[in-house]
Amino acid sequence: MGKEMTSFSAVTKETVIKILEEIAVLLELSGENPFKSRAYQNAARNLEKLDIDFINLVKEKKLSEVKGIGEAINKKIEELVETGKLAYLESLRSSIPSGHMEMLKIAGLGSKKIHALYEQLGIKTVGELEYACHENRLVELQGFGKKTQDNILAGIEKLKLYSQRRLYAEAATDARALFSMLTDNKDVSRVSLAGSLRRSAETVKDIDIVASSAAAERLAGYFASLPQVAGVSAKGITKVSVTLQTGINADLRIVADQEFPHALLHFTGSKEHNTALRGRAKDRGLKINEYGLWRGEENIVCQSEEEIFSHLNLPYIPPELRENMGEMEAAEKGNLPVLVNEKDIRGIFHVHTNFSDGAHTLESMVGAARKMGMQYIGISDHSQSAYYAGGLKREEIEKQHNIIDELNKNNAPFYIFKGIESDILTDGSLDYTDDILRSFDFVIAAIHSGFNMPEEEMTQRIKKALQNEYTTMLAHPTGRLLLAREPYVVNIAEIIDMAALYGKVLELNANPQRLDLDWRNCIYARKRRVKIAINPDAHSTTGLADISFGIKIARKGWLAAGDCLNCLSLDEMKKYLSSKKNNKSEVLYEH
Ligand code: DGT
Ligand code: CA
Repeated sequence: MGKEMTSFSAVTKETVIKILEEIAVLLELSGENPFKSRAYQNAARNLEKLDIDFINLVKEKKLSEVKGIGEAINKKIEELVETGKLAYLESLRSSIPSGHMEMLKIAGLGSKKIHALYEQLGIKTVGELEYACHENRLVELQGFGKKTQDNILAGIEKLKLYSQRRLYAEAATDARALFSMLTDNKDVSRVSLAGSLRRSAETVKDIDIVASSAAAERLAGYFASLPQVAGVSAKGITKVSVTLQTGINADLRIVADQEFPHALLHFTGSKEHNTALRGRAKDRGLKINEYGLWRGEENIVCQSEEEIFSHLNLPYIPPELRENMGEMEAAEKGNLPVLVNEKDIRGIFHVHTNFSDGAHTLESMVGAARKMGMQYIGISDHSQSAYYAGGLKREEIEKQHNIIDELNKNNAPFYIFKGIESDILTDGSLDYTDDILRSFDFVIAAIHSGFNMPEEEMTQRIKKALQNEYTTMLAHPTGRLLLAREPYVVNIAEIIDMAALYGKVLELNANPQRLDLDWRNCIYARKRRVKIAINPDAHSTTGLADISFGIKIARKGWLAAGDCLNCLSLDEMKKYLSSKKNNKSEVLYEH
């Protein structure tokens, strides 16, 4: 979020929610009564759940009618919506060292500890904290100690590493904006994204764009002065490097039009793929680089990447696969998969509602999935042990199932499957008794606690859950949060092998912060013929759209439509799930 509050019209519900959340964090950091901070968090949650036109409500001074928003917070929201500013936020921000927000990103360091470090050692920034650790200042500090100090140092190292990269989804938003500004410019002949973004990597260092133009100098000037550019670090007629206001760097390469496919191929990479391509060219008496393709002195003119590949006796290799993970060999043998795409998706699993921690009703989620053209949806709220997420008790499950039965009558032929995201308890068992588990069409087993087990124990725990006859699929198999939390230590190959043996599905969680199963492991899962479910893990109607990030990663993991569970049509899915339910003995011998 930018530091400046913008004009009246720019204040949306999302902005208000973000600001309430920021106030909650700032209050924690200031060492205030936790009660106060929680009130802001709750207000933010309540606003998220609000389906009606919230801004109008504020303008009509009717916000106090909304449950869970007290008088003081109500006043602040009014000020924010009316003036575009909030004095309280500004004074809070200025009372807390700005480095404290960044320090919150260090694993294991919460607001209480940050406050204590400030009070006792005057630490304001990550850099000062690192220095204090190296000086052993935390060893004797009350509430800290040698072990905590070591953990903080390790966390700082991670943070440094993480801060050099961005989530795909964030960078893609910026990249799309740049791309459309370039396509609108008449000095541009051809333009494409390149680099890791074009290869759909889960995180990226920067935005790479390649454009061809007959007016390179003018185009360079145009790019450098785009409104989203905050700084220019290099500006020539072949390359312009800028930093955007969001903090991400972007490189534009400008080439003559005949060089375009060569530059695009080169700057799409990966570096490892390029190296392998060069080797292949050399073996055929050719030379390839970012400027062109040659046989001796003869320049071989190519109009497109396809043509370059064809001169190397290869079919077109989609950018997602260009990682030197066997794509060259597969292409040569004609074994490249036809990668799954958006149009292949028939339904969506792993969807939360306001029965647990989702923001919207069952009806709203169904409506949103229908609008996306889906044939079915699989509802899976949290299970009883996930009390922090409002996990469902027996009565709530019954109530939800009754509503689903009604909705199924009214929405046919669209279909709603009854499911649950069941916690995998520490001993590997599921969260309900068999009679309850039996009442679902599908069960997603998931780890939400006890992350810090040794590898062997964690692997056994998950394998046990996969052997459970009621488990349909395993959610977010490694628990990672990209650029924030490492995966739990688990032998993922053993998990995939177990899923293959028992005919279980693995989730590719499409939340841009997860993208878990990792695409590298999707390649292995495909080899073992384990089906992958591309699941948005949606907690709101807009969250359903996250499925597109999962599709990109599925493609990167070599998956074809036939490898993805939710590419099955409704009829096929009904048959699939009921066969898993009724004919369990067969499951063992499926592969
Ligand atoms: P990133 O930025 O770390 O997310 O990943 P990339 O792949 O976008 O890497 P980047 O931006 O450093 O370079 C873009 C592409 O340019 C890269 O994928 C391949 C090409 N490239 C860069 N440096 C080299 C190199 O030293 N050798 C070769 N063969 N290609 C290179
Ligand atoms: Ca890059």
